[in-house]
Amino acid sequence: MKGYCGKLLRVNLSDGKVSKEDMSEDIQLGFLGGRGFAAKLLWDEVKRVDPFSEKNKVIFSTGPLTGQAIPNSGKMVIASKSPLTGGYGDGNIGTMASLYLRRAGYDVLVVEGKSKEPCYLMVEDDKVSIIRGSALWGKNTFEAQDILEEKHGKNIGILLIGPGGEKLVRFANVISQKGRAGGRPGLGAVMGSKNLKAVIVKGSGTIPNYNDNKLKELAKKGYSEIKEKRNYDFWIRQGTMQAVDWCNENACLPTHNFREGVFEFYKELNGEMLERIKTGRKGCPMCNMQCGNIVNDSSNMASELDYENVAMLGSNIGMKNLRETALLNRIADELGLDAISLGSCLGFAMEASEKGLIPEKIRWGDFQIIKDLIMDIIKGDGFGKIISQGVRAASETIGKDSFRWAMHVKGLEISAYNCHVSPAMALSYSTCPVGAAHKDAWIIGWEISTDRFSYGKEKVEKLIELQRVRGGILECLTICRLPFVELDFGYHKIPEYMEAITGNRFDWEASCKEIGDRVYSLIRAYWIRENNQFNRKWDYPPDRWFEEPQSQGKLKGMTLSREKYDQMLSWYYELRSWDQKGMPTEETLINLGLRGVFQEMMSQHGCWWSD
Ligand code: PTT
Ligand code: SF4
Repeated sequence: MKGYCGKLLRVNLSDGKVSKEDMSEDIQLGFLGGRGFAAKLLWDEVKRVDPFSEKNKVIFSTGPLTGQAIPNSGKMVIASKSPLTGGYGDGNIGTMASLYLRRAGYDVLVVEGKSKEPCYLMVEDDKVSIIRGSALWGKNTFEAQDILEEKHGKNIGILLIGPGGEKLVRFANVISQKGRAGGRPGLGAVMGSKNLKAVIVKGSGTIPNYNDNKLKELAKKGYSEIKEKRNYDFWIRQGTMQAVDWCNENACLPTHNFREGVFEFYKELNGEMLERIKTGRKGCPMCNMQCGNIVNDSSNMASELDYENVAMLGSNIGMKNLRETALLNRIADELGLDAISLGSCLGFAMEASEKGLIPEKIRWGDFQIIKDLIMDIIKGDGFGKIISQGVRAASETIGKDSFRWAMHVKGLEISAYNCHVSPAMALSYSTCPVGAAHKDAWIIGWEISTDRFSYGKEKVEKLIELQRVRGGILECLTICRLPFVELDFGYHKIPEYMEAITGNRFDWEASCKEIGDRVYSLIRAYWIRENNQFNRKWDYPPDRWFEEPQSQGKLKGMTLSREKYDQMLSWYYELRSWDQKGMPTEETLINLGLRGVFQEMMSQHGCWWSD
């Protein structure tokens, strides 16, 4: 089909075998790209394996919009079986590698096997090389990027891991361009387990589109329309950092390991403070609303700030100095650690220390101790070793009641929204296909502006609508969601783009439902096939939000209702045509074109469904 390269590049690091495979039109129509391709490949090829075994695969997946001349198209999905969660894991990263992969003639790159020694992979159009990388091993992501650019020139796309991935820290991610980050569920560690330090992509071809002239015309219009949007100027000034004030005002700013939703010192961390110290902007390729806020951190190095990082490495761990938080963020980028999970692990350690569950003295907001603890994560020393496995595993290690305030769903640490009184957002975290990420449905904005106290069915309907659009279609197209969400750019642009690219009519509503639901149900089946113990409880947020009210702010004294949450979850399953154990039924899977998936899911799955 036009708009696709129609090729998958497969590289096996164990034996150096390289193959170029055709991708059928059925796959393109049925799964669209990005997350859809990744979910299909993982379902077909990565079955019941240890995420760190050489049988796991890393999938770099693009969609038909990737690398096109249109706004915000410089992104790709990286996916794998997650070592943090044991289920499906992916992340969406802005990188030149996405454009170059398509220009090199591939929609997807699959890396499998394991190299005997550290290496990096270089894809240059037809030529694929596995290059010795021992000299890069141990380098941080900034150093390694410089070395690789020095050697191979600047016109390349680089995806790389830091010491976090090398040391198999389970929340290590993948970094590109010194500040773009993706693959929260430990995808950097999967690369590390393969001795793969980096992937470099260079491509010189073009994407075979149906009507390039029409696309150029639409793109030109799109770029200027974005600049004219009402919120554009403010967005350029603060980007996602505008959320600090909003979250504090609405008592959902994660504070002290999500115990509270307001932070006394939030003004030290907010968008206004950012503007005072901001030195520049950065962002993904093909974007004219660049949202990476550059500041000088407390060691005078450049650091790129987003709301999530600042909340999790700020209020959540009691930090009240933006430059110091920026340094923690820079360290996370250098080491290739997911800043959200890192902030959650640090908060967990602080609370464990405060409660006397561990001998280490790890005080809230103690900058030096925090920096030392981060280095211990990498070195595998002391409590650092325990939290390097993520908060779920850490709570299993230290026991007592710590599971109640280990802030994760399905093993993925919760991103930066406290849900003591946001039932729809709690459900969003709990049903997100990678674990507790906000990417699939940031419903909290709508929820707070309507009725945050309600547990009505309309919230569940809205959640599924958002998941279909964002987690379903945008992740398959791989395009950045922010212009649509933050600037109200208009989803109707997407069918126009798709029609110019593929020559086929693209029915937005139908695609959201059919493709979005197919991908969601397949990923759900993947979780069930891969985890004997999977059950309804995995779709619950942590006990803290049900049992332990905030002690300050306008939500003081309030919690989620377990009974009402459970009702919402039942509606959620019903609306997805899954059974009340959270499992897609055979009929649902067949209706979604996934014949055979039910049998395989059940044949692998152990004990829970018979109870
Ligand atoms: C994403 C997650 C996010 S989401 C943030 S801030 W955010 C954190 N950023 C990190 C970072 O930085 N350094 C680091 N060491 N770890 C980090 N972990 C966290 O990772 C990112 C933007 C952002 S900034 C958001 S919301 C949007 N996310 C999108 C998405 O998920 N899908 C999509 N189609 N478009 C999106 N657009 C926006 O992209 P993960 P990026 Mg990221 C320094 O991948 O695994 O989903 O984690 O990609 O290029 O950095 O852009 O307030
Ligand atoms: Fe990247 Fe931000 Fe632009 Fe999206 S809005 S493409 S995340 S720079």
